[in-house]
Amino acid sequence: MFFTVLTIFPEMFDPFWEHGIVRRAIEGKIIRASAVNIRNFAEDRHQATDDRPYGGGSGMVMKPEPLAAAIREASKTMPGAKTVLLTPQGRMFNQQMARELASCGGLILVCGRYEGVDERICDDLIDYEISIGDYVLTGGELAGMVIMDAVTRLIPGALGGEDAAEKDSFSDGLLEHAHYTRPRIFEDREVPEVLLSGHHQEIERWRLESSLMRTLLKRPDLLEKRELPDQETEVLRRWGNQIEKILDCHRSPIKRS
Ligand code: 4GX
Repeated sequence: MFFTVLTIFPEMFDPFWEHGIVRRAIEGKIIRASAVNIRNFAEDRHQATDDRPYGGGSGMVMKPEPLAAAIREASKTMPGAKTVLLTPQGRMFNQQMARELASCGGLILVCGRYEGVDERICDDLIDYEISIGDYVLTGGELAGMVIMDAVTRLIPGALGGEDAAEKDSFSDGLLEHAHYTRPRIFEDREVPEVLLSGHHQEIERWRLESSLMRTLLKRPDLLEKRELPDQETEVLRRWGNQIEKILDCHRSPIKRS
């Protein structure tokens, strides 16, 4: 996977390239990444990348010529790469999109500043417009890092464990189960007994129920959207029956035993 970022602040990406899984992926030649300064493509003597908006108003707009030149240059060196503009107007980024982008081979991430980029850039030179969420950033750089981070860890070989990426949250539509490590007792709170038991089947069962419970409590929308495997339907039914039983006791207290 090749990433080229187009930005007026390429230095922002140095600490991102230099740490953790992303760094290891670069060193292991699992990905290649570079940040290119859009300013290098500005032709005027001030090397301006922004200009005042037609129609007036406050704020500045990214000039089309340097941006177009930067995108065309990056496309030339990465044939077949998709161009992505980070913008609040884009499709909301999610794990499914991360998977699709991971199969692209090359990505050119266009990070805008100011009020945005000249509309003719979006029309002619951008394949995907992506937003990382409904909030306003001061530039597309952090959004670009979010995309690269989520995509990089899906490239085979980027994570140590063989199938680690597929076991993570969202890969199967559920949140991750609870995790524990030593010590066995921390501030009077114990690790669930079953995790110490060595019964792998029971541990898998506990993890499934933990995942389901957390998803039900924290993100019920995920359960509604997703197809439920039989095993999970059965767990949810059982919980539902238990809740019904408890409610019954409170409806007719006379029956309480
Ligand atoms: N998810 N921003 C981009 C400037 C801009 C505006 C329009 C292109 C078109 C954001 C987000 C985000 C702020 C980055 C405005 N560039 N990007 N910037 N949320 O808020 O991706």
